[in-house]
Order: sequence, then C-alpha cells, then structure tokens
Amino acid sequence: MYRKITRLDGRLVGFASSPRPLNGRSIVTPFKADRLKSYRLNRWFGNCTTKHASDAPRTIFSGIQPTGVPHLGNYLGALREWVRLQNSATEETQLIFSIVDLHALTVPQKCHMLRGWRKEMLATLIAVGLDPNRSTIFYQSAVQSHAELYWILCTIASIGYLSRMTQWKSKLQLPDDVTLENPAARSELRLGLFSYPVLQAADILVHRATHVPVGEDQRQHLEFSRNIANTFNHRYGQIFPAPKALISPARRVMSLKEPTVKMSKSHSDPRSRILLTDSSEDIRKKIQVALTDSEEGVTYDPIRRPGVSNLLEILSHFDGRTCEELVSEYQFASLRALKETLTGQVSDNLAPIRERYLQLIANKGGYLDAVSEQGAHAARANAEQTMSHVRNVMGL
Ligand code: AQP
Repeated sequence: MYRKITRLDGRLVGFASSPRPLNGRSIVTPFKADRLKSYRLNRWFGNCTTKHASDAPRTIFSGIQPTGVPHLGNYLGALREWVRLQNSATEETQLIFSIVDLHALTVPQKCHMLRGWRKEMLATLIAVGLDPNRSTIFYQSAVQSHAELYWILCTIASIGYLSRMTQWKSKLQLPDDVTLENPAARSELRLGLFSYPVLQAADILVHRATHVPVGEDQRQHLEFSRNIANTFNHRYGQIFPAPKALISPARRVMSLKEPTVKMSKSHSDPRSRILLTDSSEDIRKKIQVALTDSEEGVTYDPIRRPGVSNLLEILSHFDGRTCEELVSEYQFASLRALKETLTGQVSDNLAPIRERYLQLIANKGGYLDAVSEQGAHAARANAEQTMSHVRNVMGL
C-alpha cells in the first residue's frame, strides 16, 4: 500500500510506503519520470505560471462541526458528496476534511459532550466512506495554523461585510436584516460567532483549497473566503487560490417538523432530524410524524406544500429520479404510502453506515485515535507550508 507525496502546489511527485510514518521521513518512490517532468512546481508561490487555473490540481477541503451526530441534511448536503469526490478524484487531487471543533465553541458547549461528539463525528466520517489512507481527516484544534491564519485574516476582514452575514443572526434568532445597532445583537453577540466566517476562511486558505463542497447555507461564507483571499493576494502577492464552492445537489434538506427551516443538529425537537445512527424503527417513527398538510394526493410545491415537497426531495436524492418524475408515480397515492416508501429508502441507505459506525465506536484498540493522529500530522505539515510563506510575505 502506498500513499501520495505531493509538493507545495498539491502536485503528485511520488509514492511512499504505508503506513504513514509519523517521524516525517518516508521513502519516496518516484513514479513515471515523464509525468513528473511535466509538473510545474511552485504553482501558487513565487514562480506562478500563466497556466490556466482549471488545469491546476485540485485541493478539496471541507469541514463539519462536532455539534451532534450528523443528520440527513449533513449527509446529503455534504458528507455523501465528500465521499463521491474522494472516490472519483484524480491521483493529483488532495482531499482534506476537518472536524471543526473550534467552530463548535462559537455557541456554548459542555466539555464532556463536545469531547464525545468529536469522536462520534470522526467515526461517522469513516462510516460514511471516507478513507483515512486517501483523505486527510483531522480535528481542527490539533492544527494551530488554523488559529494563526485566522488572526492574520482578522487584520484585513471587514466588519461591514461580516455584519451582513446571516449565520450570527440565525444563531441568535434575530431577523436577517438586523444590524449591529440592535440592542439584542449588542448584548448577545460574541466575537467568536461574529468572526466565524474568518476562521472558516482560514481553514480553507491554510490548506490552499481550490474547491469546497458544502450545502447551500455555506455559499455566503465561501464568497467571503474568496473575497478575503483576493484582498490578501492584492496586498501581499499571489499566495492563496480563490476557493470555489461545490454546492451539493441536495442544497437544503428541511426540518421534518418545521419544513420551512433547514434540518439542523441544534433544533430543539429531535424528531425534526434523522440521524445517521438512527435505527430503522427510529427512522420510521420520525417520518411517520413528519409535518405535511391535510391536502390529498402528492404534489411538488415547495412554497405551498413545504412538508410534502421536502419528503419528495429527500426521496429523490436516494432514488435518483426528479421530484416531478416521482410525482407522476405517486400523484394518486396517499401521503402515508409516500412516507412508507421514503422510510424504506432511508433505512436501507443508512443501515450500513449505522452498522459500521457502531463497530468503530465499539473498537477499543485505539483505531480512531490513530486516524486522528495521522490526519493531524499530515494537516499540520500541509498548513505549515502555507504559513511559512504567509509569515515571510508579511514580515513576520
Ligand atoms: N439541512 C441541510 N441541508 C443541506 N446541507 C446541510 N448542511 C448542514 N445542514 C444542511 C451542510 O453540512 C455541512 C456541515 O455543516 P456544519 O455542521 O458545519 O454546520 P451547520 O451548517 O450549521 O449544520 P447544522 O446541522 O445546522 O449544525 P448546527 O445545528 O450545529 O448549526 C455544511 O456543508 C452544511 O452546508
């Protein structure tokens, strides 16, 4: 088994024998010399070439907060796409996924809960199909460069821009058009929550990510990351690629109990979300009590019938057919029949994930700790390459 050795620019230069050595030394086996010759080094640093950005190798980065067991929205909107990207990636593509525990601290957390959720999240990422020998998987707090770059980016981040972002408003349950002048905002808002997008930009940029797979709710943050990368590059030279959002086809999976808001780990009603670790019985019960309406028949109309439309959308993400195609099959069926079909699809798809998750959590041999250690080691090395250039251009 071999793992890849990549240069600063993410290009593959050879393979080293596995398992990944933790002392940083490994035997590199150069592969095909003719391919190696064509690699342009220092792609993003110093000798930037004029080669078109779309030809450059990809670095895919994304993160998830350990704020609970991931739900169907996290799975369809992010995790399933991460696995798809991993499994279809070219050899040159770098894949980096982080459990963003520092982000989780932007709302109050209980120490023992957070500790448990971090580990459960790691088990879930492997259970859904991420391969730690192909993708770098790590806890954000284990790589200090994220916090260092965050501070540096804070020195150029615009308060005006951050104040227009919606996440701090929704977390404080304030309307989208609220400003910093609002008395509730002034008393409740903490700097960590307000500057969440700056830390997210640091997560992405410290790994020189080119592509970031996320759900629709993160589009605004990705725009912010591109903006801050451009501002930094304008001031200090071409250091960061401008990251592109890869928005999942499941843009926004809605709550089962309140289908006008997105499914979320922190919603007070646990029946509003299906967890990846739910049993078939849990799934059946939650879908059975999902809020729909009193109209007969099945139609797709997200504005007028958000509950039914959400169920159709979830079904279509598993079934592969469009909502319109599903409607033509189910238009004369009862909502109960639709819910039964959906229950079968969700249970069948989540059962193998749950099984693998339970095995991983039951493993007392330190496997998860070894995975997080290996991931942190690789992520630290990758991030440090960026930081040494950043410090250098800034005079630090
Ligand atoms: N309902 C959703 N539909 C589609 N995608 C979603 N994502 C989250 N909810 C949905 C995507 O999941 C990834 C990880 O999200 P996160 O945990 O980092 O933060 P979040 O978006 O705030 O997720 P939650 O579940 O709502 O968590 P809490 O309640 O803790 O805030 C992201 O790519 C996100 O787009």
